[in-house]
Amino acid sequence: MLIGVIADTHDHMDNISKAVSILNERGVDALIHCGDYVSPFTYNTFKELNDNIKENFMGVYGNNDGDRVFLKENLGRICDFVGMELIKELDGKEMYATHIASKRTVEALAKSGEFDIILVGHTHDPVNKKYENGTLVVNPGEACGYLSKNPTFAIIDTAKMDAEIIKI
Ligand SMILES: [Mn+2]
Repeated sequence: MLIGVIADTHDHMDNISKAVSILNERGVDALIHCGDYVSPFTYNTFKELNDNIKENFMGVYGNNDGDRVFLKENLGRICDFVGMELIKELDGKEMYATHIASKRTVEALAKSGEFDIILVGHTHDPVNKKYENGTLVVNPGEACGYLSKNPTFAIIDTAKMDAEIIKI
């Protein structure tokens, strides 16, 4: 199963559109947004996702997601907003996603072996690390590219239990 992971889109409609095209082309089965969508109008771009991705489109809120009422009303038509933390089994893999977690917390959680996949955002800095126990930690980086000028997202292959950081 291919799981797209995106975060910190921060209203960058062009980059969201490019990421959506790649996700559709690659035929991913699910998409997790790790927060900082910002404006509800990004629905207009995310709605171009393939139907099968939209059926498995989930996300957590970021610290910049202030308008939760209209995010849920607009983007909520295709994205399941689960709150601050997502705990979900996909393809037999236990997954945890949140917007903000300190490095120390992520490392402790990864070493615990409680989850197979741990997803974070917020730093705008991509991370793709596999621990000795097999736990995969992924930060897809910033889809907006505002801070790094290097917009990215990620695709996880659950069969291989690896992730690819993809430049937008
Ligand atoms: Mn952000």
